[in-house]
Amino acid sequence: MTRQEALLHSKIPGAETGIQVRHTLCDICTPQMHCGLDVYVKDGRVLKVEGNKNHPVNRGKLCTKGLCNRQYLYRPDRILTPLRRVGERGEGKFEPISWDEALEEISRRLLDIRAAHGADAVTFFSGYSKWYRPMFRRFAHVFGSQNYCTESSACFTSGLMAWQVATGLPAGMDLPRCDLFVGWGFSGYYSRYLQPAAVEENRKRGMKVIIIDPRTTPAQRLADLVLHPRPGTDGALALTIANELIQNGWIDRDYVARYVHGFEAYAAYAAGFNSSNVEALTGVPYEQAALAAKMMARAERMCISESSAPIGHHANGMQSYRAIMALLAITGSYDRPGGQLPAPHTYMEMPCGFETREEEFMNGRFPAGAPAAVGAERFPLWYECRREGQAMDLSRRILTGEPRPMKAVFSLGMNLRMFPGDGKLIEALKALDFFVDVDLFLTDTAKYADIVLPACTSMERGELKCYPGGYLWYTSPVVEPLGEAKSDADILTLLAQKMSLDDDLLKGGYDACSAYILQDLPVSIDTLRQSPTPVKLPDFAPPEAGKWLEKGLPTPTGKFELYSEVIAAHPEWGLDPLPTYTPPKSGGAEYPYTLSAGVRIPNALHSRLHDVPWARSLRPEPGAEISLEDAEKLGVEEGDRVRISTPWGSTVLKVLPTATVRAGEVYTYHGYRESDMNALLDPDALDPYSGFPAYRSAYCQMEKVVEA
Ligand SMILES: Nc1nc2c(c(=O)[nH]1)N[C@H]1C(S)=C(S)[C@@H](COP(=O)(O)OP(=O)(O)OC[C@H]3O[C@@H](n4cnc5c(=O)[nH]c(N)nc54)[C@H](O)[C@@H]3O)O[C@H]1N2
Ligand SMILES: Nc1nc2c(c(=O)[nH]1)N[C@H]1C(S)=C(S)[C@@H](COP(=O)(O)OP(=O)(O)OC[C@H]3O[C@@H](n4cnc5c(=O)[nH]c(N)nc54)[C@H](O)[C@@H]3O)O[C@H]1N2
Ligand SMILES: [Mo]
Repeated sequence: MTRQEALLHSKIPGAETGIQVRHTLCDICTPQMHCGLDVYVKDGRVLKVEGNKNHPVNRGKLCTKGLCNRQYLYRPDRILTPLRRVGERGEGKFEPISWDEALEEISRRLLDIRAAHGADAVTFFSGYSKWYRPMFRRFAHVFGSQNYCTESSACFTSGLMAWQVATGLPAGMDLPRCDLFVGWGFSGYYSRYLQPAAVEENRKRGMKVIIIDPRTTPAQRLADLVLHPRPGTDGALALTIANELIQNGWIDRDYVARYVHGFEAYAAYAAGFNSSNVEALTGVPYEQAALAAKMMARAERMCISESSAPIGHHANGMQSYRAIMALLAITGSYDRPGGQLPAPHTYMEMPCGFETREEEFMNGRFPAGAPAAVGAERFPLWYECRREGQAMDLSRRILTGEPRPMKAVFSLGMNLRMFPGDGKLIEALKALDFFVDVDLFLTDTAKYADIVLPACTSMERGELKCYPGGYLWYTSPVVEPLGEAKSDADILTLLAQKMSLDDDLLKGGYDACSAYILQDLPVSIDTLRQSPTPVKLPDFAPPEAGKWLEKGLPTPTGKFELYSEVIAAHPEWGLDPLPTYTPPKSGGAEYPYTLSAGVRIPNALHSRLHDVPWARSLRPEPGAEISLEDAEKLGVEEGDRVRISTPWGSTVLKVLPTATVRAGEVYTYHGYRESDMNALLDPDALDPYSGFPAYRSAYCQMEKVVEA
């Protein structure tokens, strides 16, 4: 048995005999879920996991990914000690070192770089994990750098920015009271399995459903009307529907007059999208767009699904999002019962219906005098809205040193295969003076680091969690950390102490930070910690609809801005104040297929489950879904392989012909080591508004691979 195996299989000293059922959450997927788990533990080791029946989110259910928690926890490539690189970057040769040595070296190198080049020569990056983010952001700020950036440079924020520009507030659906649900880029069965169930529930009381998706998906079974636009053409479709509503006098004129800004200019622009061009622009026949408009006109109360990925993952994504949500403004569905409601965030970008001191904690030490964050010049609206780095500009900044040098990256869980054109990021990581990666596993990204630190999973740590409906929870570890792994929050605290950062909260630890954030609430951390499931705030009452519009929205005009005064005030940005439409780029005759890399599959979550046996067994090989027509044209059958090529690279995938995909389009999943889709994407095909990558409207060529 190697030392790695011995550590993985060792019993935890002092562990009890007999099986105990302990409770925690699953943080494998989106924070909107984080389902409750019952974890069966014997001798300090997890035997199995089940969904917790009393948890307000999942009520006993658990998805494919959640059921993989035990194998995820014990993945053989867990990092168990701090490591120092001894080989070349990327080679994967490391020596174990002590925590003290590791922290000492990290502290010294980061402080030296700050002394030589300024604090903004260091970027603090977070991958998909989120639980430590308020502390991490504050850490970067106290260090003196605005260069805090995260995976949310490519997820969710584009929609958030669309709302920020329009209303100054995040938004959410009032599904239980709406009578028309528009699922725009909504499938959910694989990505958020509880959402379609909620739609299904509400259909029973008569709610109508429109589904708008380029593919045929299981969500179609819920739909009264289905529209299949081509990927990335949603903006044109939304503008056509808007024009139809306006031309037929189906809008809420009083509401528009009182609460909406820029209607005339918007209506004039939308008039260019109509029966003459909608099909050519989007692939949706005019009659269907008109039918959607008619259903919206008939509905008293409409809400539209929020989207973290499919609408945003295009070079025109944020404008499309604005165009879609504008339909809520003109039909008077915003801030009205059964419509889209303003939903200020409580904690970790989740609207839970109550307030915490997170914002003050997170941004109270913002280094306003420091140089603007990574990407601020290239994506000024991003910077205006977020006051953090746009990670999609990181590799350019490192490689060019413009406008200022970038020498070090300290990352909590970076997956380089998240970035479009990730070869450029690899070059950038190689060019750094110092790179630290903290992860659960010795990933291909960690292999480029100078120091790698072992993090622990949600099973091995305690964390604060808030849920919609007034719920809070503070979990406790269900097993001891494996090997010498530590929680990210503890790592940040130890580093803050080692670096003598000027901040008692960070040096005081995660509990101290959490207590600060929760200080106004009538619950203590200990109460939350003792409960096996989330605790509902005493006397919780959900916020009422219709309050914000009367009070005035936090926008320059106080209204829902179809014409953005924030954008209009900055003509130098070169962005349009109206939700204008730019078609996705075409690859011409050389690259005739539209490539959409990323639609969710039930057994994978980005890079983190590809090496988990149960998850992998459900789809052992990365696949490309193509239409039956294209399969015939290419002369391939299921099981054959195709080479997918773009100007940036090529890879081979198993072909999955399906009737759910239209001719000319290819759908794949991402994050695989052996067929890395992001190596095929243009690192500079980015949305000028949000900086988001065009993962879902790239282009490619395909050919059959003839086995030798
Ligand atoms: N199993 C699993 N679940 C996940 C994840 C995962 O990786 N695996 N990831 C989590 C994360 S980080 C995120 S952001 C969410 C994403 O969650 P979702 O947005 O629900 O996931 P997708 O499957 O990517 O997209 C939903 C639907 O949008 C359609 N779509 C694609 N392109 C377009 C387009 O241009 N226009 C329109 N109208 N529709 C389009 C797709 O065909 C798909 O059916 O999922 C979360 N949940
Ligand atoms: N082509 C394409 N690319 C995409 C997308 C797409 O649809 N298509 N989706 C984009 C979206 S929406 C998202 S959200 C991102 C996903 O973002 P990624 O960051 O790529 O997500 P993961 O690979 O799940 O996780 C990153 C790393 O975090 C590590 N990790 C897990 N838990 C912890 C922890 O508690 N602490 C620490 N320190 N590390 C941990 C994992 O082991 C992994 O190495 O990818 C984006 N990239
Ligand atoms: Mo995401």
